[in-house]
Amino acid sequence: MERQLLFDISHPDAFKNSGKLHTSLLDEADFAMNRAAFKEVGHKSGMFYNTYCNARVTLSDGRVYVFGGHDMQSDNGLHKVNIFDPESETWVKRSEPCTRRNWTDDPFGRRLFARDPNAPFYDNCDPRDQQSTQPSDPSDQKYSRWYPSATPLPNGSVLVIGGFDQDNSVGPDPARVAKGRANQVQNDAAFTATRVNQVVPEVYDPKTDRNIALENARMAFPLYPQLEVVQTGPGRDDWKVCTFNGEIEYGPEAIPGGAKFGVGGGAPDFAKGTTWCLDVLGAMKDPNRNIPAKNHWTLLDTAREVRPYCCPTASVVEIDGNGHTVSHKWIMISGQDPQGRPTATIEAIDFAEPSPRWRAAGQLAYPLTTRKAVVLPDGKVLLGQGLNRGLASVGDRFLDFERREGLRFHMYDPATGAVTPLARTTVSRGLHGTATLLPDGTVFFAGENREALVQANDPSFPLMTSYAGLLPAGDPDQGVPVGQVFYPPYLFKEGGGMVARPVITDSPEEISYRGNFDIEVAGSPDQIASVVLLRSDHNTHSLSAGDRYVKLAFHQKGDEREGEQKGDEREGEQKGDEREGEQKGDEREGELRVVSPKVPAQATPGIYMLFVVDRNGVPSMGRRLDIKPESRGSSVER
Ligand SMILES: [Cu+2]
Repeated sequence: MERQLLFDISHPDAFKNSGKLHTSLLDEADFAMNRAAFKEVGHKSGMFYNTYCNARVTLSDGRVYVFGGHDMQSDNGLHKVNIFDPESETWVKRSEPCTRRNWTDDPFGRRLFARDPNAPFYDNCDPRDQQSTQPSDPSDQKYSRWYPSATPLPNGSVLVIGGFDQDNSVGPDPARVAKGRANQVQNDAAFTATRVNQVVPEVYDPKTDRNIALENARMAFPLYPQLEVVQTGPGRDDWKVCTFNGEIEYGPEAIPGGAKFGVGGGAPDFAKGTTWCLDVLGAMKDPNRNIPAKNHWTLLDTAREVRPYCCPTASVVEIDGNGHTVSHKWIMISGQDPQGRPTATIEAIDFAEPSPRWRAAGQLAYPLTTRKAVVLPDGKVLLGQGLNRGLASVGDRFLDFERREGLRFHMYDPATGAVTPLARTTVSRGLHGTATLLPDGTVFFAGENREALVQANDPSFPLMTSYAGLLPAGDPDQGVPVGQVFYPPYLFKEGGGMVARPVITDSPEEISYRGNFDIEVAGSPDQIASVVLLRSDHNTHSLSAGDRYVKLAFHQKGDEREGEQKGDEREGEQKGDEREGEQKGDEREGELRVVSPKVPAQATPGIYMLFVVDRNGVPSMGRRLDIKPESRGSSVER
């Protein structure tokens, strides 16, 4: 249950395959081909919890911070903050639950039942008591959460919002086992009825491994709310975290910090595409931080459509040669109509405008929900998969299936609003699928519920065809998890074959805010059209908080008049007066001077991929570039 897998994409077996292109044709032998590329790093590496449907963030120290998850094999939330260190491939030690320890020591309960065949549980380890399943640690969050959202903050901390919990004192239906034996439906109606929506945000500080609950900044959110760090002024502390679908009028709290608004699709549900922005530092510094209130949130605007638990986002930032944010687009892809059906709407807000407003920004080819959106080095957004099984027929069985299962990939161009069809896959992925930009400019797609992979009406699976209509839903035994790598069109020549790519020959491993950094490219630097940083964080349930495309200004060293950067004559401020030296021609050919992000809200501290993109839109290979957190304290200064 606490299984965590590492997939080594550079392992020789990683992408071995038998040439079968449809999931319904794969069998155990196909799955075994890649087994050596996987490594289990869950319980064996010190993880004691089921973090299914958590929020996770990678910080500048390279570690992965995991907030919440499932407890008690139910929809109970986790208080836990679990931390994975990819270097040592171990988890930071948290208390081991007695339930887990007992299971390790006596997996079949032989010792337990030898003593008493009717023993309900081990001594001092009642599994209905949360201290048995989640013994307290000082690093725990105050509120336990499943389906929370988290985002890395400019000050190196993490904001965690939303998530759900249930009252474990009610616990699962005690007659569950008896019902199971009698082949009756097992449900935990009374337990589920206690479900609450956590309205108190928490800020986790990795330096202290502790959380601060913002009792003064309550807001209700649906599962996995979208959220985005936004620069709100020139200073390094001028930032907020903007959100989507927040509801401040959520009514009375059923328990302190827990509201019943919209819980489990209940009424009233989230019906407004609100963008509330939280002044995190303001809320933290508030002397009344521990007094319940709904302060420190500002309603920025309301989008046309609502997007609870469905809809991917894209974050696209451009910074000029003076370090000013030229544009900061937050794009919402697809939405929901008032009946909760998926729509094809794309809306975008530009936080760099004086009064940011949600505006129509394009249209999907057809309505799909839970697509996976990945911003590519050329600033376009790759849209993979997604579902809409209720989509009206177009009269072609194969095309209907392709559309309803989201098999056709698309490219969205934020600059024009155009959505262009691309290649199709045979693998359907819904809510639990994921997509990650890889350093070579391809995109890895993986995951999804096993039973959703092959649908009963799949016309390309011949055996299913004759049974279609007889099977109530997909065939849970046929689908196997399968990862795929998507090669975007920018990697191909028009007539076929792979395109020649620009090459970064040298770049720094680490940069700071403000100032410049230099990179070297092979060949003529005239060919380079853009220099970008891409942060690729945690993508699940179409949520990709922490992902960001940051386009940086640059010029060729020794040629201050050309390139993207215009009119920035004071920009040598950190490097001293180097320009005179450059103009003597002692710089190396192909060297570009790039303007760093000026403040952390433009590109939160962390691990980025640096790409150059040539004038044909072809990206280089990405090189790792870390943005160091600011070493100075978090005092307000300009
Ligand atoms: Cu989930």
